[in-house]
Amino acid sequence: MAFVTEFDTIAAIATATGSGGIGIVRISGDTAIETADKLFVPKTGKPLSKRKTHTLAYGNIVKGENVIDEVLVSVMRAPNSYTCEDVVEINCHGGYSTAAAVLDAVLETGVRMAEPGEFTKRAFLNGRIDLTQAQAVTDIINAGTEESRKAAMARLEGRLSKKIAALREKLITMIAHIEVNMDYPEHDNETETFDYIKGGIRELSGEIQQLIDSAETGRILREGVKTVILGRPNVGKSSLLNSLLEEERAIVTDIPGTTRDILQESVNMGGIPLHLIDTAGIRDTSDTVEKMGVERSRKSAREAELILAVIDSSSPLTQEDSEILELTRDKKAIILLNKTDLERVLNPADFAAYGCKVLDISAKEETGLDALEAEIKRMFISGSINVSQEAVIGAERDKASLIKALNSLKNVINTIDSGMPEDFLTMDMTEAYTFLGEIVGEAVEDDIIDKIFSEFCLGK
Ligand SMILES: Nc1nc2c(ncn2[C@@H]2O[C@H](COP(=O)(O)OP(=O)(O)OP(=O)(O)O)[C@@H](O)[C@H]2O)c(=O)[nH]1
Ligand SMILES: [Mg+2]
Repeated sequence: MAFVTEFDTIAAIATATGSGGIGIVRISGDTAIETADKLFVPKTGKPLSKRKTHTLAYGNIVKGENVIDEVLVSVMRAPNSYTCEDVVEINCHGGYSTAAAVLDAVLETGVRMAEPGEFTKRAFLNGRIDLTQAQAVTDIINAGTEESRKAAMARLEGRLSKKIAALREKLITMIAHIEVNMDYPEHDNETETFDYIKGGIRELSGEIQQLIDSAETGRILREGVKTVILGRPNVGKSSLLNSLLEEERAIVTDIPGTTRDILQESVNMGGIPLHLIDTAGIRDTSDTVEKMGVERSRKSAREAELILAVIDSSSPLTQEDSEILELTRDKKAIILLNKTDLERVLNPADFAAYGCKVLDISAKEETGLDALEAEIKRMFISGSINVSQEAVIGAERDKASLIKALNSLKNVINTIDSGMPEDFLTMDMTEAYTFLGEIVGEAVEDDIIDKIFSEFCLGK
């Protein structure tokens, strides 16, 4: 995206295509209002250019003699709009063709089609939001659970921005302290200064580390956990999938080898999007199709982030069970003793050697599923983090900047310990200050900014 075209007038459809009540065509830029006036015939006769900001006008969008649609048009004048520029939003009928026809008419006036994320990029470049808030916008749009939505919303409200600003403020205070001492060496007590700086740096490092730890929570809430349900035939894997989904998604029969191919569905587990994969029961078989299914099960197990190993508690452990349990080694896994509504042959204590949590469930009676949910939450969400109250960092890029800042702070301590002069300290501290600034979008290269916004959806 070339910088010179950055502030021309742009347009795109802001709503999803498909059947729906309304579709919105958004126009932003200096000529947004005049462009809309070329196509809009207001019922009252009063053009948009004569209307107050943040008002809604009723009329038709026309192309020559033809009426394209009956619409409501909102006018939001700079700087009080999403992009901080003049914005017009044409609310037309939903569906596949109307918004597209209105957009075509807008583009024919010479307005440029917006790039993905370009409206939000302008909000950032015009200083209304910083980079953490801009990225929160995509996370809100993509949020799959209430928790991921809350975490993203907290970021949009600036919780992370404020946290970063506070950390940088502390750094600046320390840098200023050192510089004053260097200017007035006669008043400088080096030992005292060094103790003060060391204490401050340790405190800051702790706070940065906490943010780094929140990155994993952020990632899990955003992307979810790839989970595979594994077990020998007939132990109740598909029944478990159905119980978790609360629908009869997979075929369940008492014939071993019912599931042949892998089946994927997502479910909300205590706020974590769990991407569940039901697999073919693992066993030695001469059936060609089943054999291929079993191979897929093994492959899914290797790629999974979490394995739910299902065992039939009402029958003795088999060689196949043991082989499946071996697949859980070096993996995050939970052993589920299923069919506990029947007479029990196996107990949790029998599985102590595997070092993972063992839970009693009944997929059929739907018992033990709350404990499963709690365990998954415990495994993937650090501590009792309250995502809407604490600053949770979003992107991997933010994590990288925090790690760099933390390293610079480590260098400060090393510099003090090795007896180097005070001006070396301020260099590392200034570096940490810059790295923290990257998170809110300060001193970030244009191509990185372009890349971040190119991942947005069109019309946002
Ligand atoms: N009593 C009891 N029966 C269960 C339970 N869970 C599953 N079953 C029964 O066990 C049989 C096999 O269930 P499935 O869910 O098809 O088992 P699966 O592991 O998917 O089997 P494959 O797809 O063949 O590998 C069915 O008859 C289920 O009704 C349970 O908790 N209790
Ligand atoms: Mg099955």
